[in-house]
Parts: sequence; C-alpha cells; structure tokens
Amino acid sequence: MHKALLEGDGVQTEALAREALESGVPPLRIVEDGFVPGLRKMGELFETGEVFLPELMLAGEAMKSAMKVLGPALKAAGGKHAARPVIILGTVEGDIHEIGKNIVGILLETSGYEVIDLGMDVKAETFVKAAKEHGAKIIGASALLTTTMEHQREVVSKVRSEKLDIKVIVGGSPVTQEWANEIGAEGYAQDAPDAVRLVDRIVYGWGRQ
Ligand code: B1M
Repeated sequence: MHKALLEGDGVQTEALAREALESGVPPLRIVEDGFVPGLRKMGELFETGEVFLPELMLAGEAMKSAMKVLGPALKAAGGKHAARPVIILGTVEGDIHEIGKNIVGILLETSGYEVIDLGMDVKAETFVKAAKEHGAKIIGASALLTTTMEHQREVVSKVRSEKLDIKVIVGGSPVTQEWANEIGAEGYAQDAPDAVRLVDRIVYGWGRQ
C-alpha cells in the first residue's frame, strides 16, 4: 500500500484496499496502518525536495481511489444509530487538503452523528451559516497548512462575535492542543478516532472506549 501510494498508482491502491477488506482486515486499520504512513512519507519527500507537486497530487488521487472502496466499508462497520446530533465539517479557507477531514467525517457518521460536510476551502462565515441552518452545536474545522490555520481562529471569532452556542473543534497535521487553546477552540483531536472521542465528550459528557 505504501509503495502504491508513493508511485501514485490508483489502480493498485484500490485493488489492495479491496484485497485487504476481503481478507477481513478492519477498514480503519487499512487506512491508518496501510495508507496513512505512505502519505506521511510522501509529505517528507516533498518537504526535502525529493518529489514535486505532480507526485504529491498523484499520491492524493491514489488515496482517494482507495477511499472509494474503504469509505463505504468504514460506514458499514459503524452500523446504524438512532440519535443523530449534527456536526458541520470542512477544511478552512485557502486549503484544499481533504483526505484527513473525510476520514474524520466518515468516522463521526459511523459513530452516530449526522455530518454536513462543506468540503474544502470553506470560509468562516460559511461554516457559521451552515451551523445555524442545520441547528448544529459543533463545527469541525480542518487545516493542513500553517498558513491556513489562522482561518480556524476566524471560525472561533465568528461564533463568538455572534454569541452562538456552538463549539468549534480543530484538527489537521500542523494543529496542536496549544493552538486550539490559543484561538479559544473548544477542542483539538489528533486523528479521526480522537475526534470521535472529543465530540462524544462535548455532546454527551463521556467518551466511548
Ligand atoms: Co499538501 N502539503 N500541499 N497536498 N500535502 C502537506 C500538508 C505538507 C505537510 C507536505 C510537506 O511539505 N511536508 C505541506 C504543508 C506544509 C505546512 O504548511 N506546514 C503541504 C503543502 C506545502 C502543499 C502545497 C502548498 C504545495 C504547493 O502547491 N506548493 C499545496 C497547497 C494547496 C492548498 O491547500 N491551497 C498542497 C497540495 C496538496 C495536494 C492537493 C496535492 C494533496 C491533497 C489532496 C487532497 O486532499 N485531495 C496534498 C497532500 C496529499 C499532502 C500530504 C502528502 C498528505 C496529506 C494527507 O492527506 N494526509 C501532506 C503531508 C503530511 O500531511 N504529512 C501535505 C493523510 C491524512 C489522513 O492525514 O490530513 O493529517 P491528515 O488528517 C488526520 C489528522 O490530521 C486528523 O485526522 C486525520 C485522520 O487521522 N485531522 C483532524 C484532520 N483534520 C481534522 C479535523 C478535526 C480533527 C482531526 O476536527 C475538525
């Protein structure tokens, strides 16, 4: 999986995802142990100038091919839930990284939440407008670039300035708990399972194991 991602081979990533599922490997394990390390490696190679934007894009596309198979499997593994608190999710303005945000969304859905995914490059006012429209109590804002993290602060500020009873949670690879504290976000999650635990704590005051 790692190699297929580094080669940007979407046919292979999809085939390997299918093969692993058919062999009974849990879908979240395939994502986190199979593909995510390959994407991390790609990021390192990009940072050191060993690969360039086209390779990075191909790796992103190859991951999306795998997610075509893994997304429905993740949802199916989560089962059905009756109570569906609404969560507004998106990647902040100026940022088009969506793979991690999509995994967070899928896991929240399979954990019983209704996720309204606004996609990527979402303005602060769009997050807030959607939350008001859908009666959501939580907004999740993802950012993958140090330059776009600042827009997470804007989402918090917009919620505060309108005095809304909405909690903002943040995540993404450059984001930390310290950053969440600094901008006044209600929570930070480092990965998708952690995001579910955080939302559970906010909504129900408890965490699932
Ligand atoms: Co870009 N990119 N990229 N990229 N990219 C990074 C992020 C980078 C770290 C690579 C590097 O240089 N090492 C670097 C950012 C540097 C920085 O700011 N510190 C970078 C750069 C520089 C860029 C461009 C500027 C390159 C350029 O044009 N010169 C450009 C920016 C475009 C833009 O957004 N305006 C760019 C473009 C792209 C592609 C479009 C080619 C592609 C994205 C494709 C897509 O998403 N459809 C891409 C990719 C694939 C990456 C890397 C390689 C992989 C990102 C990823 O999907 N990771 C990335 C390297 C890296 O992250 N190490 C890199 C896997 C994913 C499962 O993890 O997204 O971290 P992640 O999500 C995790 C957690 O963070 C958390 O849970 C997820 C699941 O575990 N999480 C949340 C995420 N959101 C959350 C929200 C929550 C809670 C948890 O609550 C709301």
